Amino acid sequence: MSPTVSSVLGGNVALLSEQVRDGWVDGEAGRVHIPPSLSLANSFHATTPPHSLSTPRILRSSRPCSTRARSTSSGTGRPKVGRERRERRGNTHTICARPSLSLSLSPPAPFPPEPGTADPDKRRLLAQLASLDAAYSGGGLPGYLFNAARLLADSRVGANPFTGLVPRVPDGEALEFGTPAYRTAEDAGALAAGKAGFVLVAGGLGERLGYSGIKLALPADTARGACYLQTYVESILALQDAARARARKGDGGADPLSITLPLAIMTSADTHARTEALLKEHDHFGAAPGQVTLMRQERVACLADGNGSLALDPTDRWNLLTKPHGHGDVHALMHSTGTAAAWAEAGTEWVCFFQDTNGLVFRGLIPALGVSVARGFDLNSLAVPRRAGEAIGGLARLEPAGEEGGSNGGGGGNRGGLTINVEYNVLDPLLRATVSPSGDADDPDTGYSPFPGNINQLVVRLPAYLQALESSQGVVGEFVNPKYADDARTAFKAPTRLECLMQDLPHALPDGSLVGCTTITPVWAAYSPVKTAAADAAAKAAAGAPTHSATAAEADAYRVAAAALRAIGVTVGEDQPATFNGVPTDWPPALAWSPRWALTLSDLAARVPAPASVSIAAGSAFVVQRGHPGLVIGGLNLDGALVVDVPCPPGARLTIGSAATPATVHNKGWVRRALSADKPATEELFMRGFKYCKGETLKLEYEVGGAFVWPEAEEEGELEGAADKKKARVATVL
Ligand code: UGB
Repeated sequence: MSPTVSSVLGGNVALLSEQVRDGWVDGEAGRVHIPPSLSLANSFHATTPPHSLSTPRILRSSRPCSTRARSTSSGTGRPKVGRERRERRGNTHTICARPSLSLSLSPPAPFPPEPGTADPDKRRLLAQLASLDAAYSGGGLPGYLFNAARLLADSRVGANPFTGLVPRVPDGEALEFGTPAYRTAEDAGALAAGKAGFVLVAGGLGERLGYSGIKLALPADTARGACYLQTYVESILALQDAARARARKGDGGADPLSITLPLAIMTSADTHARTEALLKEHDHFGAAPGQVTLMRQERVACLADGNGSLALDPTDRWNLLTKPHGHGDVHALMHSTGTAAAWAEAGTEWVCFFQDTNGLVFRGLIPALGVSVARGFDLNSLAVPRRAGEAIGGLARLEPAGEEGGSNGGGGGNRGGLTINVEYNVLDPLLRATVSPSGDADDPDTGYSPFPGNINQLVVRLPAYLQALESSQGVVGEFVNPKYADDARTAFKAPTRLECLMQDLPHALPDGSLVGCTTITPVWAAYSPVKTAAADAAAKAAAGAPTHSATAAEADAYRVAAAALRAIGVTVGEDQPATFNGVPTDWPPALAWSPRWALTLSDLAARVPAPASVSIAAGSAFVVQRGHPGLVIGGLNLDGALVVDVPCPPGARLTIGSAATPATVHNKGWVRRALSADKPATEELFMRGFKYCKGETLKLEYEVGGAFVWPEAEEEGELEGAADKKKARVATVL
């Protein structure tokens, strides 16, 4: 029996050493042989595919290595839908590949083969191989090479992944923020969220943003200053608070304190330690110990050429080049760490996926969850209106030609068609070749593409997800996108690797799954991520494109808050135009509150029971720093800046003003000023281009329990644990 790569990589060095001619590494438990060329070619024969590969695998379209430099040059596979896909279910794997593991360096460098020479380096290389093997859930390193061989073969012949498929507008719902339909879906979603788990992908370093920290630590806005991670954790805790409150009233019969909504965060070598430190520093932002799980994604080996040779680092020949595998790793980790299974065991029914810098995500995820419940979707992609040609993928249902309007014609789903993201560079030629000679074009009636824009936030029904993980080991929709250096398409301009994307999960869902989408309008209501550095944002703004900048994201956070207040009947002053970092923006009042005070529109309506008695003038600032449901705005006329901080126990109650006698707050307030070029600024401010000059602020702080009314401050109850009554209510003009 010839030694296999897995026997080496599985650490069974002794087994291997019995079968080799001479040693490469001397000493210890055995001697590891690697021929002088440093090639393990032919030592691994994939006569039977690794475990995960015996399950149906669906090849997919190419994606660029760089997420911004998209190219159509290298189709690598095709989605399998309908009949073809089912045929593959019967384990009739027809791919015949005999991948070999070889370590390539261009130009090849001599490696000392003799035992006792450079042994520490050899061990380092073997350890890296072993760790790459352990990290790839789709069959270890042999599985990775097997997949690479298949995808590279497709890439070489330029296989078109979409041949024979017709794109259709996917099934789903469109919800306009603040409308009765939106509110109904949001209420239903908030209810279902009592049995949801949340998954945040945060392994990306955000090179495009030019920020030296992790993106989760960025402030979502500078009025409240809470970072993205705090905003997300507080949103989940708000849903948990609501579920516990329902349980306290007897709904569902659960012990309130047993209700814990889990959060899993995918980190990477770039972000793991700093994410862990951020959580620790802030006591997990109020989450319980064990409520937050970190899952670290590993990188994958780079491929040096079309034969699938592994690439060595030109500056360190004992080190393999590696690159990120993509955010699709999240599924493999949810599987391999046992997280998905543990959540199911604990009663979780839904899993909500989201990205690191979209502070508005819960404005979309919650109603989308409501839509999933109402429509029975197994997977629901959150989407926003997309203009033709915009550089975000379009969600489409791909139907096999000739089977249009098949069994699931009206219901989305994977049976008669695959509802999935199609990258914008693929969508246009696909439409031209099939249903629309004008390609990727806007619908003249709406001004938008009929194909909703994918924003990569997903709501998945857990049982279907578990099945998908089981059948795929969580390795879904891999693709390869080499840039070829020769006509034979074997040499690469630079090493590449297999990649995978979170949104390609529909490839792995069980047959018959219902897949749809929920489009939230307008775009700013649910999607305003921070992905672009200040200089690039100006260029995007000049081109009339969405900037995805910190400047726009902060304004959009206020815009949604203003729209929410207006939707429940509060009077909010007009936007004020201003340009920062070359991004012209309309600025609503600076409105920022803790999600634990009010997450949904129904929450907000409960906290502001007499909205007609509340007004916030243009240019004002209203901030709820820390809050809980006990803070009620009874009546308020604000023209200036008001900051309320209520870090007291849940039983406390603070009422600001009343419908009959609204509180009046009138002060100099805050002004946004452009940063001056000659003064240093933090990175967080620099990427926005402005800072607040705080002329005057009324700050109300309530640190102890009890019931208070401001401005009269008549205590209606006992001050719980208040050693000093002054601590109970502090009104300060700063
Ligand atoms: N991420 C990881 O956790 N690990 C990785 O290896 C890579 C990323 P980007 P991208 O909403 O505008 C996505 O880089 O990939 C995390 C969708 O694919 O910000 O360009 C990272 O930390 C695309 O279809 O985005 O594009 C971050 O949280 C479209 O929806 C997240 O993955 C686009 O987002 C996304 O990473 C968009």
